Amino acid sequence: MSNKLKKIIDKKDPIKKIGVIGMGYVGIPAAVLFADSDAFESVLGFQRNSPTSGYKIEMLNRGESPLKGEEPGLEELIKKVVQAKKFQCTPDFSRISELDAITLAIQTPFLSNESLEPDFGALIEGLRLAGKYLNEGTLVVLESTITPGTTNGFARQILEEESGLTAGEDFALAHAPERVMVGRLLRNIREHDRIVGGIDKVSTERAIELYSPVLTEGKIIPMTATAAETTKTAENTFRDLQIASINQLALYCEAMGINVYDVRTGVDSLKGEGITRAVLYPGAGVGGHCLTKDTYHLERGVKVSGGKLDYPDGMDSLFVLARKVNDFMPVHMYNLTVEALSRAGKKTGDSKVAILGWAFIRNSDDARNPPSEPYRNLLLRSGCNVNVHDPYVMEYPGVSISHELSGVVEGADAVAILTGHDEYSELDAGTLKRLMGMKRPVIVDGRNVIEPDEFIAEGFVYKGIGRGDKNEHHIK
Ligand code: SAJ
Repeated sequence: MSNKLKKIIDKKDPIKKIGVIGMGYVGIPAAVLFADSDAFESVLGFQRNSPTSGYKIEMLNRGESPLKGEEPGLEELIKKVVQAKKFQCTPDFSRISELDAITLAIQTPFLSNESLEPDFGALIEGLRLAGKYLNEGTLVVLESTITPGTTNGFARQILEEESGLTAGEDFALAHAPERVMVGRLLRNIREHDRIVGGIDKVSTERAIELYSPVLTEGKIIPMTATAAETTKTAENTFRDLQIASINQLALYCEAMGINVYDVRTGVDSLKGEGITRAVLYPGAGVGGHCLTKDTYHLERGVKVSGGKLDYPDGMDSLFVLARKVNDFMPVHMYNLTVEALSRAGKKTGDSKVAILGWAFIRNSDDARNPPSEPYRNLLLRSGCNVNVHDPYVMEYPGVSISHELSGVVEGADAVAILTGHDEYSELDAGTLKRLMGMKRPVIVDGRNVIEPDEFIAEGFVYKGIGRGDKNEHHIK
């Protein structure tokens, strides 16, 4: 660590002017929370005036939120800080030169699920712009989820190339991963502990100065930049692993003819310091933007680190295996559907299947990487006629989604529940059977939202993930 940066920062005043690049579901709440703090003077939200997102600039400067879905307190807070002239959205990136600190909240999706190569395009563009207008003594923080080694790697290189300055000497550089969840954005930033990792001690301390004022219950957890990147990808990798564990147990319970929910209750009963098992819930698959990619960021991090990994030769990473188990669940849903249709005397290819739920998560319109998509593709490939219902999702490329449940289930040979929307736990067996109009209707519950015996009593062929005791129930 060079004393040069420490001298530069000690000479500067405390952080007063902040910029946030990327007005999305991470950047907007972060920017308005900075603006709402008395510790800071003003915040600029940077948004490219692009055809797809340029509209956000005007909206935000009118005090309106461009984010869809319920975000408690966000719209009021945007209005408040805009009216107080503490926040302004601008496409003028040259104003970065006025700032003491700049954060980058830019998405890092994968180019394709197959390649698992992250698409760092938008992040690289943000880094170039930040570097171009960077001044000595400024703090740069990356908030996006990134492959471990990125902050100290290409992020640092780009900032140095564009600015002619040296990270850790002329400017501070850190990673402070976002931990926000849709529907709880402001609360998460205030209440979650905040991982803050600098490329050196001075950078870490300057980043702590930036984030401390916005935390209420959360506390700062300082570490190195690479440890911070690894923490973020690992916390989602571990969640994916926990879900894969209960998914695999569910498959075992089906094979053994027992009820995974009995076993889950039993395992979960073992509680206490250091012995509690984190037993999650089996389901039709794992979708979304976080768990489906963060494992692969972690795997890449180890690879690009160049370090010598001591691990059993030729063995799949446990974490990648977990991904494969979770990605098998929509296939398992398809296998259950095929089995159930044949028990009802139907050929899959001649059947009509109603998919209930397109969103990747219950009671939400978020349809990123939905498990229902691979399930639907398998049905279509076998010649099925497929209709999709979802109460929240408005549209999805190439898929027509209805909000009219009766229209979707009418005349269906099988109904498959892929998302645990509350609406589906209200399904009435008698009504559904009448709407489907089948002597031997099929229902496949991928989210454990219906009561099996009610539907079996109505004459349904029932299948449920993990329900080994009911999947082969006797048909009267
Ligand atoms: N899922 C299961 N079984 C479970 C829990 C989830 O099958 O027991 C499935 C869901 O149906 C969904 C997928 O996994 O398809 C992901 O669900 P999620 O609850 O993990 O929601 P995400 O993907 O939005 O995860 C985010 C993450 N937050 C951030 O990255 C900041 C994750 O770290 C949080 O733990 C999670 O929200 C949360 O707890 O809400």
